[in-house]
Amino acid sequence: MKTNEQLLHILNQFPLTEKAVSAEPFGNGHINDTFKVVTESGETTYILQRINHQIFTNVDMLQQNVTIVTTHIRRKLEERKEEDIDRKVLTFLPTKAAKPFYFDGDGYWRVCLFIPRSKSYEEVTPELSYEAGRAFGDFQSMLADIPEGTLGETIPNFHHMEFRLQQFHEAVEADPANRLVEVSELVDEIEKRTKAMCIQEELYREGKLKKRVNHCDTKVNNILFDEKGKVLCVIDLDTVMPGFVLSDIGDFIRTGVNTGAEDDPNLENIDVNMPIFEAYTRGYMETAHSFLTPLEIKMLPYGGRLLTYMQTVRFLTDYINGDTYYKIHYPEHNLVRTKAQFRFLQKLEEKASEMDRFMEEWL
Ligand code: ADP
Ligand code: GN1
Ligand code: MG
Repeated sequence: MKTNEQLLHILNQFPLTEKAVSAEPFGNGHINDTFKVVTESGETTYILQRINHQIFTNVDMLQQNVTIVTTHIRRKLEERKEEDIDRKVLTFLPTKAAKPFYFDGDGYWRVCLFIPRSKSYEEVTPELSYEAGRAFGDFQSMLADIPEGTLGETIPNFHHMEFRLQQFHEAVEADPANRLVEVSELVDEIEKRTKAMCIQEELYREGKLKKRVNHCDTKVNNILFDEKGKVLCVIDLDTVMPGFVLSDIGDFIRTGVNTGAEDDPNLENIDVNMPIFEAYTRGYMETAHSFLTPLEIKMLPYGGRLLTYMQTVRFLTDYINGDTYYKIHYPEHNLVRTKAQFRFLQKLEEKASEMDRFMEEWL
């Protein structure tokens, strides 16, 4: 952990318009460290982030992607003659040495403008969910014309289910923390579904699905809303990369449509909130239908199951590996997360045909 003084020294590498006085931890991310920066006037003016370079090993590529994406979106917003653009797209500050991040000897740091009068949510209403659906669909459609090969894969095979299962099988094989005995039932449940959950990769090989630029972390709390509940900005852009389109409906279903928390220790809290699903899908279809193929539209509810299954696999893999990837807040955290995600998957499976029927009006 850095002291306030060290954080202020890091901030001093960036051309802030006002002197920073403090940097406080902010948000619930599992990977990077986020701080909100208060300046002399008493306002929160910047966000400071330490990039986890054990996970994002190519920090140059990462920050280059983020620059391409934010520049592209800014241009689209200007073309549309939007007002208040500085609150609708993230603005990163190069360092005083004109670098996109600062390396302090052991970590990589970046600064962006804090978007004033904004709010993110861990739980949404149908109204907020509809707005979020519109925003993520619009985000993807604004990025749809970025030429192939422009954005790198900041984490290779990030949402590739076959690859995630390969990592899972390697963990099971090695069992480095001797935890396999306690999770054998969960391992069996994952094995039962492997074929059904790798359809995207299969369809891609058959030429029936293409890759698109996705956000790949469309958690509820990665959207900033204004005081009236309208979306300002899509944030957390580290995983924006080419992949399969289901990612961006899938992760919202996984987080926003769950009546419980991602790591809910009480499985009774976990269920499917259909009005939130319907509202998100309606919003998303309004802005995304122009580029989605009928096959992709048909598969959107499957995306929710897929991303929930993928997250179950990823949390369980990390638990079996002895908690090397996600930040944990207590020793069993990854196991609790796994069980909560798996319960939600079962609930989504129960609702699969109802969700599929909901898509029919767009087909
Ligand atoms: P993490 O990787 O930790 O999830 P995020 O970039 O999502 O990092 O930031 C964590 C939280 O900080 C967000 O959920 C949001 O509430 C807040 N936040 C992030 N960036 C901004 C910003 N530019 N302006 C206002 N709030 C922000
Ligand atoms: C991580 O950084 P954060 O907390 O928004 C993870 C996502 C997972 C999510 C689970 C780079 O996201 O893929 O879905 O945790 N990000 C990375 O909550 O692995
Ligand atoms: Mg986030």
